[in-house]
Amino acid sequence: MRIDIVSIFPEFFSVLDISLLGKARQQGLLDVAVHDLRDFTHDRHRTVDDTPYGGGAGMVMKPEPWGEALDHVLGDEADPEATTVIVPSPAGTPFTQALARELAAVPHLVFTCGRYEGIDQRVVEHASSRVTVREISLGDYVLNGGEVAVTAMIEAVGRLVPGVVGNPESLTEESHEGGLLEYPSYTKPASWRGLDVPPVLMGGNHGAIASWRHEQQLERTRRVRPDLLG
Ligand code: 6GU
Repeated sequence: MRIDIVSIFPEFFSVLDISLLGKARQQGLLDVAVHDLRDFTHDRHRTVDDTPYGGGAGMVMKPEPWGEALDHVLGDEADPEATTVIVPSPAGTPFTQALARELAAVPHLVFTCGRYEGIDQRVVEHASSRVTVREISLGDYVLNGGEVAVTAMIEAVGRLVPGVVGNPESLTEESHEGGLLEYPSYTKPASWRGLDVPPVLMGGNHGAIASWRHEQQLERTRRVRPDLLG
């Protein structure tokens, strides 16, 4: 999978050099490139923002640098199946595990990190005429810019790319796969600070373990996230 990130803080994405995703990049499973939006400006101050038409607080990111940056990363690509531009925004559709799975099947993802009050809406409109564009929100709260949200999205999507997670079974036995939260996990020692591991897990009865775990998933989901049960 090819991933391009455009940001005014390219150094922010050094986190992608480490851990599981860093290893996946070394192995060639993920091809990640980070671009500085200011490289696509032409004035002495490398200006990326301006005041909003219609008034209001804050600044809006100018369309010209974004247009040039997207021209650069998209080249002559114009296949909505092969390329998705992701615009992180608290006004976007919610990011979910299902959406992460969808994005993991797209060969080329482009993440546009907005700052201030967002990017001139015509950038979305224009890019939509060439490739798929999705405005996506991490959740119902406001971040200062798209960088943290994009990092979270890349981690959630990247680990679903085949080969990135060593044991593919660990991808099915986790929260939000199958619509439930995951069951609680335990390891040695069997007794710790007066707390014992649930005996069913040590009995070796695989059927009993599976139904105990399913029961735990249901109980936890009912208690913490009843909205998931519909
Ligand atoms: Cl994707 N961006 C920003 N700036 N704030 C957010 C968000 C995204 N998702 C939730 N809050």
